[in-house]
Amino acid sequence: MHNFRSYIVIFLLFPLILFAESGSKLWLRFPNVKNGISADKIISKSKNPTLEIAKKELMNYWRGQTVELRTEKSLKNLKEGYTIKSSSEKIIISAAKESGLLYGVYHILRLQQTKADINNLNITEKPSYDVRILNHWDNLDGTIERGYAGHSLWKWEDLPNKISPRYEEYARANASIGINSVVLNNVNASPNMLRTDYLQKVKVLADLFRPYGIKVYLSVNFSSPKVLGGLENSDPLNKNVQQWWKEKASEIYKLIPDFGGFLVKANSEGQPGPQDYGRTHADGANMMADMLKPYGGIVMWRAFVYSPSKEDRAKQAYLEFVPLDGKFRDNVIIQIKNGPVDFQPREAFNPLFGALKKTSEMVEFQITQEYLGQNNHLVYLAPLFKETLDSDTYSDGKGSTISKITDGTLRHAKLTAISAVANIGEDENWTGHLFAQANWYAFGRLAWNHELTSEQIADEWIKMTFTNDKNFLNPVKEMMLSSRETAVDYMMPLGLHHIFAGTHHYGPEPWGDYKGGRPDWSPVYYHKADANGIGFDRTKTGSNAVSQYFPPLNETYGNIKTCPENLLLWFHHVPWDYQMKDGKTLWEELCFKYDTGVKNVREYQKTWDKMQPYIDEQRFAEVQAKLKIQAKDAVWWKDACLLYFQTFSKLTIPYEIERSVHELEDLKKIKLNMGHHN
Ligand code: BDP
Repeated sequence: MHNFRSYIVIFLLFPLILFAESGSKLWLRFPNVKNGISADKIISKSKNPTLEIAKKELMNYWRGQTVELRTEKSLKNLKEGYTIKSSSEKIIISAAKESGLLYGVYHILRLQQTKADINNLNITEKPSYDVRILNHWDNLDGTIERGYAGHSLWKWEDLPNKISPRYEEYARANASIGINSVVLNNVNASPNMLRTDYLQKVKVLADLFRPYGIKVYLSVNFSSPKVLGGLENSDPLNKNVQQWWKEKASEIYKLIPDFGGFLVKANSEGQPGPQDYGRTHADGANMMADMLKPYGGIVMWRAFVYSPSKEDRAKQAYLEFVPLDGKFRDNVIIQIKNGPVDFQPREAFNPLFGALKKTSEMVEFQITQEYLGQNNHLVYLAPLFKETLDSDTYSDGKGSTISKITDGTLRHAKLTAISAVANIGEDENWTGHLFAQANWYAFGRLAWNHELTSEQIADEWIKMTFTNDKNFLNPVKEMMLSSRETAVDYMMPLGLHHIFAGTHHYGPEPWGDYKGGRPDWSPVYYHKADANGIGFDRTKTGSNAVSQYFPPLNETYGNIKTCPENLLLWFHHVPWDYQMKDGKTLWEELCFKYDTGVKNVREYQKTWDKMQPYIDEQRFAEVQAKLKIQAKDAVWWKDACLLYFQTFSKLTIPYEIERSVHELEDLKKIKLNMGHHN
């Protein structure tokens, strides 16, 4: 009887199991056509592992006309780009490199999946950046720093012998959006990464990724010669140290001939670096660059440096690096976070962009949502990425946008690159939140073409991931497009920043004042609320961080009247009764912003509930559950910040906005068990 009953249960559950939809397929949902086009409908003369993948994708998924894949030397100036020309009988994809042909194949598959016309194509694509790279902050023990999608994909203990099928799935997903490089390990790098046994494991991954056009890079610990090699120190000017790196480079390139190079976090947050020996960042970077040069490798040297000092943290990287401009080798590129503090919901752009005139610069974004609700909040990041890329630095006059500085348009750059910290882990859906897949997708698409709009990218992603149905597409797109501003509103509006809880970076802790710890990790250091007002004075009367911006921005930001209101409290300490452009006082505006954030999330909940008929039950339910958490968190942020700031403003919360549902004292007691170092 018992057995019989369980059979019935299994029988009833069967369709659910069959149609379970975890999101593991990402945006790669080309309808699998049995007998897609046959081999004879693919014309291609050359043979190569990358082309084999391109052909396999066509045979599995392409249901249109004959496709011809041509390698053409004359297209060299397109780099990894390609052209697509089509008639109703035939599509010709041409590229100088095989990776270009693979990208072209993904392009037509994308067109097919998004139901675009494929008959009269005349497309030329050239990537905005040479190196389009994901930075994994994965540790050798399988944990991920700031990872919210489970453990690391890399199974170091199983490698080099056992190979997870996900390695190739990962490479394919990246190739489909044009990502061509990956840093495998955390910037807080273990010296062990360079041990011979680990390099042999890395080789296996590099071999698997190569046919997908992907090169492997490693984060390295500056003290490796001392810790791993047993040398007396790791001074970059010490001949033995140089010899050690030279031999290490030779060992690496024997195993991985197309190894990309090193990413280095030095003299930052306790990491070792050249300054430990009285040397500069340039001394350190150049020494490594010299060792990689014979093999064509590069050094991505991070500008994320600051220390507890009297100087405003937002100014420190600029002060450190500008004097070194022109002193770096040409295979060094300075990797700069989008803002001068640390991946906040909104920051002013980093003033280092444009200030380094004789040094290659690249942007580092963060896809993993360390400060944006982690795996619980729906925040579409393309608008944040675009905001940075489109920022005009005025370094060479009007129109000196960060995209033009970094993509080589404004100044010839030998090498152009763009990076982002990955949000990928071993969760079945790869990224924790289903909508976080869109952020991986958006980074890849923008790295390929930074002119794409956030809307175009959202449009593609929704169609590929969910459905082409307009009833789903339009409301969901709208929700995605406003979601970043919504998160800014309920977390840190009007230029507020760094007021999250110190250990886990998830919830609010504006009262955080880590006496005895590092003052520059305390929220109170950043918002400076007092009886008069709130905000960080970075004008001439304050830290003068505005002086690091080119004219006219130094004046625009420095003047409270002309400073954009979304950065007001980033640059100014503003009186509570200051009159904003819409006539409200600063205090009222702050209250309304937090309230708007909460209200928008509630709208997202309603929007999403209406989407149920259009998609599968599992993904529907998952997003619904996460939006519920996001709505609760938004209220938590609003109550925590407004109740706390009210202790300084002593003003009433405007009656139109939602009343608080928490007591400040209770909120202060919340301790999440998500421990971390800062
Ligand atoms: C911060 C993270 C920390 C990273 C650091 C970095 O909290 O875990 O190590 O940035 O980028 O955002 O080096």
